[in-house]
Amino acid sequence: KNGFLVRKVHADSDGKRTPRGKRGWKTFYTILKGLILYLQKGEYRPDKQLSEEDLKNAVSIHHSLAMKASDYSKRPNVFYLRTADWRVYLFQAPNAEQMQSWITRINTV
Ligand code: I3P
Repeated sequence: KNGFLVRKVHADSDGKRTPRGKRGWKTFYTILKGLILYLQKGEYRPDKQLSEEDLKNAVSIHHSLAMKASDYSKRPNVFYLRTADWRVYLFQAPNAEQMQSWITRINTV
């Protein structure tokens, strides 16, 4: 599965709150491949290679949990992703259907 998602980093590994200055929303072209969520920055091209930075932004979804962010009301169609090492991300999908589709795909790999 792939498509555009807007990401906010809420907690780093061990659940430590991500410091101010690193909590902003950023758009990525997102590719779910196996157990890795690749977050590609910049303009989308089908043949584009992942950069060093893209690889650093990649998220392991092994033993992770995605769920609708019902308590987050500033933006619509937002879901949480909590990873096995207690990172927490918020992802905004373009619509409700896409949000549900990402949640299902992440939770059923
Ligand atoms: C963050 C940015 C986020 C905001 C976050 C800020 O600043 O403005 O949009 O989250 O608030 O810290 P920075 O880009 O400097 O990290 P919201 O959009 O959810 O308000 P937060 O610290 O209360 O999460």
